[in-house]
Amino acid sequence: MTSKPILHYFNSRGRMESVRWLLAAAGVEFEEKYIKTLKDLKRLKNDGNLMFQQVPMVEIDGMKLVQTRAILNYIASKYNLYGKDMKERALIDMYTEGTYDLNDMIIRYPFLPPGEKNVSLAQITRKARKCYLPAFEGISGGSALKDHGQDYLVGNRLSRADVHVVELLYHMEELNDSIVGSFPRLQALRTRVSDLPTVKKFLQPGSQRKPFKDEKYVEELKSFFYETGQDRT
Ligand code: GSN
Repeated sequence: MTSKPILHYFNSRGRMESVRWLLAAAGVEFEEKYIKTLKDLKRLKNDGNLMFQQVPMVEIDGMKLVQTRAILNYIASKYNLYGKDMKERALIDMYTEGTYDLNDMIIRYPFLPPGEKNVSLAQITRKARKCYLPAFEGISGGSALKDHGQDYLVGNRLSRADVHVVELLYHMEELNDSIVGSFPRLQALRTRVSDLPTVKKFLQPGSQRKPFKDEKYVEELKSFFYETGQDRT
């Protein structure tokens, strides 16, 4: 029997949420060990578990994987969500990197001082509307959804690109509920992916998906990182 992957992170979205989404979409059950105190983080570090002294960290197949991109690459390869050849993979990588660009801004948003939030939200919205969502939709540049009327972004079958884009659509909509409405193919993609049994389960209340605006955790994490003097996201 293979054991479930174990996710080491805070009880919040941050950089781990895409890992949760990808595992859930692949139909993989996972466990989570939450870092609740500075002592928990120190213990992980002192035990030599974190190559760069940072989380996310995922125990999987006898490895302790760090670096979010490396973790996602491994999961996508293992569960066949990474295209059938190098060209599909390159396309999937382009979509994926596009989602990271926006996601990096979204992850930081809850931690910004109140005075900076409006500016950041305007910037996220503008970039999403003018650049990233049009690209995924196929308005700027090629997209399988537009050019070939296909069901998924690459190779007409589910890949990590679809999972990352759909996760992003949900997160974007929480920030600005009018934005996704102008992109009909992306809405259709979201419905298609959300209807997959694995994803449907993950979208149900009580799943391991983490809520967006949990002020309590934002405050906890803020004080945590002020204490360590590290990155606040
Ligand atoms: O993508 C990655 O996993 C890394 N390039 C960055 C990971 C990172 O910055 N981790 C921070 C937590 S913030 N967000 O997840 C971290 O572990 N800080 C603690 C520390 O002592 O550095």
